[in-house]
Amino acid sequence: MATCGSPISNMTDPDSGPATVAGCGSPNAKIDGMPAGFDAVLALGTNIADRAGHIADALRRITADGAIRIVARSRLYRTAPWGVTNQDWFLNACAGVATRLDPQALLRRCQDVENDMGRVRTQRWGPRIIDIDIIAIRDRQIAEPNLTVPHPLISERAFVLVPLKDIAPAMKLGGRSLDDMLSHLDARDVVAVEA
Ligand code: A4P
Ligand code: MG
Repeated sequence: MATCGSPISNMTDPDSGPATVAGCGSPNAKIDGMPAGFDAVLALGTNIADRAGHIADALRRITADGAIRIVARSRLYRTAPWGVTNQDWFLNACAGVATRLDPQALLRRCQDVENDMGRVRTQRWGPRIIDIDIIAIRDRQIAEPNLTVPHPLISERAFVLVPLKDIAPAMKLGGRSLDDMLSHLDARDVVAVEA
């Protein structure tokens, strides 16, 4: 079972779902300090082929019909694989978005982009051309069968928290700052690849 503050490389049980780490922040934790102008924060990750190209392509597709606008994007980070560690390195980023879509429509949009880009789901936490997770939607707390917001593993993942600091440094989860959560993690393998 995952515990709060597991180092990146120790979190190796892809079968233990978010429910096992509910005490780490979600689904009951609340978001504070979301920047004005953000309706949601998305986290993007990829560890196959042209990673930077996939992130750029995903952001283009997310905004293509005008229902979602990118307000801020973090730098791109090269990150060590978390969870399933015997796979290739990831490129990760976060984006703050403005949208009037409701949460389920936002999730569908993210999943449509994943599918359109050719994502094949074989293994939980396994290699992927693109993964788009909803990290937060304003200060909403959602616990629906297919959607948990804030994302239940934020406090466990330096590959989310470090990019998040670029775009939403004052954001808090359950009263904890991003730095507080990061102080329990090993972030040495989360390295910016652009200035
Ligand atoms: N779902 C529930 N809540 C959400 C939410 N807030 N945002 C459901 C997005 N999806 C949400 O996701 C599985 C189900 O989660 C969906 O059906 C959706 O309804 P998925 O994308 O189909 O499968 P997955 O990505 O393999 O599972 P999951 O749990 O989303 O994996 P993660 O959490 O995305 O982890 N290491 C590094 N360094 N960087 C990474 O980006 N990513 C993963 C995948 C593992 N290790 C990584 C990285
Ligand atoms: Mg996902």
